[in-house]
Amino acid sequence: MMRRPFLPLVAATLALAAGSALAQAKWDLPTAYPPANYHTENIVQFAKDVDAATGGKLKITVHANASLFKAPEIKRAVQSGQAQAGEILLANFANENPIYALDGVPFLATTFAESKKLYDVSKGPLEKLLAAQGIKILFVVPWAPQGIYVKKEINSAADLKGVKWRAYSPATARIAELVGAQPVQIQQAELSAAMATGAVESYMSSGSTGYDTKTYESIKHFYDTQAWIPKNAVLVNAKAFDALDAATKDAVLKAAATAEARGWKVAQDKNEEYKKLLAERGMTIHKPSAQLQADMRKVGEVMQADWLKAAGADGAAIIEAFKKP
Ligand code: PCA
Repeated sequence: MMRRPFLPLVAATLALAAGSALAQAKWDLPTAYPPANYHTENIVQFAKDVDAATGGKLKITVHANASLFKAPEIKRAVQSGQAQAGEILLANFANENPIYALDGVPFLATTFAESKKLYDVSKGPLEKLLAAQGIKILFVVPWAPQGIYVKKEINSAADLKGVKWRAYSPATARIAELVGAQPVQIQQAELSAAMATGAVESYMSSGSTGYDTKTYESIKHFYDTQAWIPKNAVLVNAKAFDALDAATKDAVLKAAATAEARGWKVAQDKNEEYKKLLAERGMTIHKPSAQLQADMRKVGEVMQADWLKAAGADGAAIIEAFKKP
């Protein structure tokens, strides 16, 4: 069957036929999120910065909205070189290694400052893990603190029993299990359609995803639990990176560092803005009741204990470094 993943191979062959592969490199960079999302805008800016800094020697084509690969396929595509680069949601890969699940553990890191610290203490192990698969991290950018979108008003976790719950990661499916909701894995690109058919009555995510997927058309309540801050990582195939000349490598790393700083700032700046936009479109933004918040914290405690068990001594060392003042 002819499939889109063959396109990068064709592009690479043409580049070779045109002369020296190093004269001009072309990378495909699939992402799973829509063009107007700040993650995608940040990546498009990164590609422009690289183009400008290299005088067009490295052209990066961003394929937004899961148009080239679906969210869970992007990491493997980068690993195999089907795509030279790509953006992933780290928490999607929790079943490969607990390190990917760390930023999805509820109530471990709930502010951007804490999230940054958690990233700093886990970056080394994460890089090592990916390096073993021939993958290099270019930059990492957070989503916003996660809250609960739900059709009906809720006062406690018990109100979520039996509710159809969209999960985007193993951790968000586990939360459903712990509160007695019915989880179904759906990535963001398919979320609008799933809500329209009634297959989704609830999910946890950030304001930007509620806005981008027009969640307000079918779900009217958002409980701002600020439970955790998941992150996206932009990855590159190590061989593709190593094939660049030194000046181009430098330009990529410099643009990546700039993109990382810009992304963390935009995520914070836009957090309140997205909640305002949701309210303007008819959604009620609730402060969770004390009971609901206590229930969700209990879920978090269970999941933190589970994470420590799965991650062993290496995981304990990360948590210890994170908790150090
Ligand atoms: N939005 C993404 C992942 C985390 C987030 O805030 C989503 O809901 O798919």
